[in-house]
Amino acid sequence: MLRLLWLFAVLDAVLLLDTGMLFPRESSSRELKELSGLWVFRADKSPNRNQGFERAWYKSRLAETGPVIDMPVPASYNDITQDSTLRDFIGWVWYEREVVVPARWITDEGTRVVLRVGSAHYNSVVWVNGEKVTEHAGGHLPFEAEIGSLMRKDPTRPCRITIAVNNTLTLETLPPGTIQHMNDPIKYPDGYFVQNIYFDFFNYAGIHRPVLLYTTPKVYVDDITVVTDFLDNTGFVRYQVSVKGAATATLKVTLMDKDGHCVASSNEASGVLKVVDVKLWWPYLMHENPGYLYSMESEVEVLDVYALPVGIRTVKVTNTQFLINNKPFYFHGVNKHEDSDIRGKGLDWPLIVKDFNLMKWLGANSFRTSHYPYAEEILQMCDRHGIVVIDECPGVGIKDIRSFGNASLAHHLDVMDELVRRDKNHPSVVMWSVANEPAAEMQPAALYFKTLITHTKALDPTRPVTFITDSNYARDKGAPYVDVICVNSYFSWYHDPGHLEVIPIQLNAQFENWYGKYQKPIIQSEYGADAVPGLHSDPPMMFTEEYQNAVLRSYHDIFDQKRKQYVIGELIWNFADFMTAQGITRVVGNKKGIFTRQRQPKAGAFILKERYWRLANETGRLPPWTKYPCSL
Ligand code: BDP
Repeated sequence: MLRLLWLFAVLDAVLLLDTGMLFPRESSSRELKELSGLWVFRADKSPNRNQGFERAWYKSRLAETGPVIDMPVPASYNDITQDSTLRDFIGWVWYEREVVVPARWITDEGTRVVLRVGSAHYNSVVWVNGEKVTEHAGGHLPFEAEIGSLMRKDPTRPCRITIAVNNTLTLETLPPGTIQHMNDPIKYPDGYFVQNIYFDFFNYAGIHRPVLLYTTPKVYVDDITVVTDFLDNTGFVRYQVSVKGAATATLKVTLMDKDGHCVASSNEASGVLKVVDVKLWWPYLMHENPGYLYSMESEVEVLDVYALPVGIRTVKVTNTQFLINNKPFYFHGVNKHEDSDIRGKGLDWPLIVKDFNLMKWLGANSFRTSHYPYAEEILQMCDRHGIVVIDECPGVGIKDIRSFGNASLAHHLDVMDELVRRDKNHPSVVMWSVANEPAAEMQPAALYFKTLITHTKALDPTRPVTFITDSNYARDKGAPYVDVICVNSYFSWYHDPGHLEVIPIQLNAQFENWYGKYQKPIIQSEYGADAVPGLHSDPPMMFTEEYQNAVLRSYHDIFDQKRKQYVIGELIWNFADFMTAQGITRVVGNKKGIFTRQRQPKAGAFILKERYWRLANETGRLPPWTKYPCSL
């Protein structure tokens, strides 16, 4: 009974968010039209980057107001052409696409037609047939607009969708940045300005995730929240379905197992579904049947049907352990980036599947979405494969004291709202990360992070919250409020470069200090060293594969001592090499990957593979075909 009361309490808290952002899925009542492919494109290179608005480019076809080029969607636009001014462009770019929809979408007034953008970086404004339908601030989360009535205004013509996207980062965006105007005529051309950023990845821009149209009936399932628990062999799915478009609606909720058999059902908009002989959702390498998903079908009257995958699992944190389904879970995983040749941050299925195959080959059971929310499609893969996720918001590079002001905090809170709303139902997501390495030694940071973390916990009391700090102990202002301490450190790289011998003593001190002060479990959320593939030296020197190996091995020795105590995970920086801004410490990007940007292994990948499979053998329950040495 107590357990059920707890489930009700947490669901009420989650429901502080009142509009949904369900992933668009086809069903017997919903159709979907992907708008991936070639769009028409122009960058506004006018001096103030504002000509598009002054001349209302959205009013007519883009090709009528100036030259246009082909641009694939989804993709970053930066690496698509041979033009360096487009690669490094700052300001508004314009995308346009005409679409013809099935006639029934228009003639049937009872059909809602929704335009959805998976993500566009950073600020976006959207018009349909010259009329503004929505705008959105933030580069990594979806936004939508209902456009049916606009399309019906002139049913004979195709629907013209115009999206303007601006990648400019300011002190109040997430991540923050500043625009610096260079006014010295001896050094810079007239009107010259640069974008300063305080994070270490290329500020790729454009429409990064699929744009699509989908339909729902007028009365439709707007949002679903599930919170799961279990006791002995019984699973509990506490759910809340919110319906829009009618004051009252009759609902039927059915939970189906993988074989399509109904295991529980209800006719209420909210309640608890009891699942006998429950099959829990387990992480990869922790159980012989990981990633088990039920399907929760919500049917409104007989009008709308939406099927949500549901994994039944629990997450808890003690002061020395991270528990999934009440069993200790050790994160042996990676930090990633959405990053690849040509596409930049554009969603790409071959890359996604390749990365999952590489993570499984490596024996990785988890990753952190450094340093922003990844595509929903990736989280769905995690749900299905049992890959555990630390879900990070784009709070990276918060280094300027002005970025701790009220406007920044308000936006950061909004982003957390949007992130939790989008990802709350993923069983793979086990923790929220509100920021990476902010300048948390600054005085306003204490209140900023207290507010941010408390807010996130109120949004979702079912998941722990963390904030990623670097090894500078003065930057611990968020630590009192988090559930898990996540520390990044680069001993023998940024500190004492070339001195591998300092790692054991410094890493040991790091763990002892953080644990001694806060008595919270610790994840080594980043560690690593750049290795230029093919560069060798023995004894090891910085930037060689041998040096990267030596750093990894040295860290692993200390992890092995501390994981018996309170260290609950290790995430390598980074899964793969990735592009950064140009600078004197980066040789065509960051080379701390254990895979190259083209996803080929460096020597370090084999060290990690050996270690992760050994850890999995020690801590998990492996199916016979995955026993180390594996042959995946
Ligand atoms: C860490 C940052 C990460 C960087 C990494 C590095 O969190 O974004 O890429 O350093 O410098 O401090 O390689």
